[in-house]
Amino acid sequence: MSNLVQLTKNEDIAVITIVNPPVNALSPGVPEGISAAIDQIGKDPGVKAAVLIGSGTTFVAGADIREFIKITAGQTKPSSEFVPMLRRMEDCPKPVVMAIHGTAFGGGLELAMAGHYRVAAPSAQVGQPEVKLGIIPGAAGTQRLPRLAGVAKAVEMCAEGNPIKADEALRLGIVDRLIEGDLLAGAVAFAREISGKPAPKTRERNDKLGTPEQNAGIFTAARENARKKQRGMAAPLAAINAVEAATKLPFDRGCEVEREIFVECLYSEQSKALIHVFFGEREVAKIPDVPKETATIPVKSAAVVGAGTMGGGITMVFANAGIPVLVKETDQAALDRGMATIRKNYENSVKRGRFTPQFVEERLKLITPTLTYDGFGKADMVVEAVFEGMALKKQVFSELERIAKPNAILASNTSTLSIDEIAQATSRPQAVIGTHFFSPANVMRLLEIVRGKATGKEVIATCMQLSKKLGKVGVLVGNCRGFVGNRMFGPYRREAQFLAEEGASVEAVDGALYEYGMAMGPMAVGDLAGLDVGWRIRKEFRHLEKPGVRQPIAEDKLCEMGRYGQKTGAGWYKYDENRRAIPDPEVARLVSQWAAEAGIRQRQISKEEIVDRCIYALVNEGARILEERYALRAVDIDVIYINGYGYPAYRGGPMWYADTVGLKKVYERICELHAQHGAWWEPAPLLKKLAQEGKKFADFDRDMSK
Ligand code: 3H9
Repeated sequence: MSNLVQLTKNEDIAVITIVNPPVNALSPGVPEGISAAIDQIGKDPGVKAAVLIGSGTTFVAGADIREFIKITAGQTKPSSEFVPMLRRMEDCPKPVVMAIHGTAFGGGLELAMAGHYRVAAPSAQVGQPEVKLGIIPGAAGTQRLPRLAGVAKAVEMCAEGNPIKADEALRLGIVDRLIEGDLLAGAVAFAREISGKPAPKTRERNDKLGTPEQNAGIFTAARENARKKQRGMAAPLAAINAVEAATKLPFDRGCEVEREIFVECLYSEQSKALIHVFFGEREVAKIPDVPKETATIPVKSAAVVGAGTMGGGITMVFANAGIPVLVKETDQAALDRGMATIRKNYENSVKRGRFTPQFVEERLKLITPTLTYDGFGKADMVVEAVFEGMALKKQVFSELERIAKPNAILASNTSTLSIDEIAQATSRPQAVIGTHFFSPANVMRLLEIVRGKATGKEVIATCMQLSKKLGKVGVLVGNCRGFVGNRMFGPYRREAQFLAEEGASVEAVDGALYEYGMAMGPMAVGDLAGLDVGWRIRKEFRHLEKPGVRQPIAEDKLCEMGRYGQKTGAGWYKYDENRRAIPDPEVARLVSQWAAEAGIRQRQISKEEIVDRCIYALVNEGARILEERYALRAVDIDVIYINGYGYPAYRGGPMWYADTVGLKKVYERICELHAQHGAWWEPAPLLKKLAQEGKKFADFDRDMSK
């Protein structure tokens, strides 16, 4: 037997334990080990039933995802053991009880469903998250799950990929019993209880498969939902097809259909990109000079300066994580407005079913609104979220210097200003760090953590760790103007404006990028964020503009007219009372007039040009940022863009996308754009170098990690 699987006995009950930390993934050796254990149990007359359990904190989190990378790269063959082993186990005459704690995800749930019974700890979760990796369940998950949970729930779980909790799994029939306390002891007792009774085989249970009439509506609704909510992704629709096969074909034939679809998905570009994102989101937590063992500061209480849109959202983030938080404003009206928005946001979350009323009530109790700094001296972390202006930020930090306790973290939510300059307002620059939340802060997953020259390692380690507790993906970035995300977003939005000035309609620019997969087009994003934000920043940095280099004009002019975007009812678009965007012919007329005045020739512009110019503007700036070491790795940039800027995860992020196009091709196109449009398109030296060496950004990451 492999050393990844242990077989022991508790009198007449065999116990199979998977020992493959950290998540008991089904790596090579695990299916073989289970298989050998099942054979032994079958032969052992002293064994009446078996329990299968995972060691450590979890059952089985699924197939070993790293193996998929090797398989599609042709470095290894897919395991031929797992699927037949499941069948052998199901055919074992002695009942096998699956004891689930932590997570039974993907192949883990498929393993559990091939057992005869399932018991679970109340805190356990089960799910088929494969679609999030661009694949579908590949070991009969789409065939066994509808047999246990019914078609509607199975379609939802396989197509959306979200886990369910143990109590719901019990209600649905995926799990047979919840066990409080010692799971193994409870599972062994359960096994003893059912031993001697016939062992039910999931694959033979057809009573929940429904009729064609009942199922037709379920599949139509699921497809509609997938097209809307997982726009552009192939795997959800593929998963629905596989579950549909379960309802139309005998089990074995259904498994064959599932297998074909699984293999097709596995080799797809979308799956490779999503697997890159899965590991990327974990890679970003690793900071070469801030090792895992670095001491951290316990953050048990927090304080936020500013109850505006960002401050309010950040306050909710702390409260949602169970951390008591003070939120300060300068006058009562602003404080009341801030608290009203927080309450309204919570009410909406309850309406949408995201939170229970009780959860919200508890969160609100954790929030203390205030007009003074009273109590700030006790906070472990203070986040400044005031208006974006250096003078004001410095004033706040000099006040914090006086009030905050000696080892408190002093964080700024600035999106563009220098953390080093802000830190100068205090005599403890080691405590100062940037925590750049994205709007709406309580929803967006990204947290850019900005390291200043003097930021202490403990402070960095704390913020990285805290980001996970806050439900965020924390990415460490260097202190340059706009940090990583906004520094790249500048060229992206600049090109969008240039394209409009050169004759592309606002809707054509947004439409092309939406079709590419962006959550929103760049013009609509500008209107949402407020065009005046960029306008103010541009005014602050105008002295840095190089003479003779083309600057975008349209947005500044829209702002001069008071068209700030959604908040003023007009920007690039007009907005109705429900903030729905309506194309505005007046904008088209104005932009073409401004272009004529500036001597810009308007012309027909293709979708391809729109996408190339906007996305390659991201890539080129990203390459510069990487070379200047403001991002640790290309994958960090990808994670930033996916979690903070609505970049489609199935394209892997802008740097991964460039790798898939081929850096030589990207570089050549950028050279072309340089020749056509001048200085802005100077190719980044790193891009040029990698393209000439036939390398990828992924190679750069690999070289850097050596
Ligand atoms: C599948 O099952 C296909 C099947 O249908 C079979 C077809 C034949 N493989 O997330 P964490 C690593 S597809 C390899 O930080 P947490 C992870 O990279 C699979 N490695 O912990 C990290 O490594 P490192 C379907 C994995 O407690 C470490 O474990 N299953 C895998 O926050 C800790 O992970 C899924 O999609 C894996 N399957 O969250 C589940 N899982 O320390 C994927 C984790 O070096 N996993 N690692 O950075 C998860 O969702 C979370 O890891 C989990 C734990 C919730 C389980």
